[in-house]
Amino acid sequence: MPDPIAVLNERFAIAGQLQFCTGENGLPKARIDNAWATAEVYLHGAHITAFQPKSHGPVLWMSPLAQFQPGKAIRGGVPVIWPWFGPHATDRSKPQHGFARSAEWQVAATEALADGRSRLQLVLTDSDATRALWPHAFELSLTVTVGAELVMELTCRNTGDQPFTAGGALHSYFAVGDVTQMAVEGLAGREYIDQLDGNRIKQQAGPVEISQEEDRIYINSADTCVIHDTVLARDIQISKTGSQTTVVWNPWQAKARAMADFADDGYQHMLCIEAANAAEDVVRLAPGESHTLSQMLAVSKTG
Ligand code: TA6
Repeated sequence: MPDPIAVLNERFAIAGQLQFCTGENGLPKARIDNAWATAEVYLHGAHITAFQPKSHGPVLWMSPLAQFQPGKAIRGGVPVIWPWFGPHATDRSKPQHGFARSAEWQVAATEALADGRSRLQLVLTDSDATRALWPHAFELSLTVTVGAELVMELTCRNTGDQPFTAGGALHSYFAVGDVTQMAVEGLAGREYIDQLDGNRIKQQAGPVEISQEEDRIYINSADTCVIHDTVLARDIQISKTGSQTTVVWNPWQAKARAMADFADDGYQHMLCIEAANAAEDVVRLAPGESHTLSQMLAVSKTG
């Protein structure tokens, strides 16, 4: 049996910028190190676990207790949420946030761009296992472009003969110096569903600041957000396409403690801002149609 990592490198490695290697718990991952940044992407869940532009610190937060187990989601980085956001609409025994983030994806392509950026495309197609959870034929791809900015494009295509409706998200965990000393600009005036207060609709006044558990789905929000991090003296700009819902989540102390793969104090150094197709912002695709949800991350020093 040929070594799967050697086969991946023979077919897809890019000398001097993109290699495949064995990651945590023996799971294969791509390591990217080019003129602009470093990044890591596991084939498990098409999960980006690291992005760090040169001359900046890590942009994504990873739990030190993250599990790298088949069938389980990795805590931190950018989980790919699809084909539903949150609990399944009618069957709570189905996996929270869908199955894409705990499935084994395949490498479809790699590319060295003329400007020195690196591109990696991973794909997931329907199988007996996915159809048992969600009875549709699909092709899902994640295209990751690593440069000074990180660009993630999640494209789903209906390859069946019946329409389907899908939700999803790029559930990005951002590293912050201290979540109580940062503010998120870009959502002022937007209405949000407060998932911690009976899904009541509320309105955002000014920047988003965190001093307790928060779990909000901002609606009619195609906005670009900026995390102003005073401790790390940097801004993280988060823009997106194909999404009208922005999810903001911090588990705070009790929920962090209740999650086995979340360090008890981890909530102090992370914030999720997610480009989502959630609530009413789900996507209906006729046979042959496709939809792309994308999120772009850019970091700048402020100190
Ligand atoms: O991002 C919001 C959210 O839906 C929260 O309700 C919380 O459940 C979080 O996702 C993490 O979910 P997970 O299934 O990854 O533990």
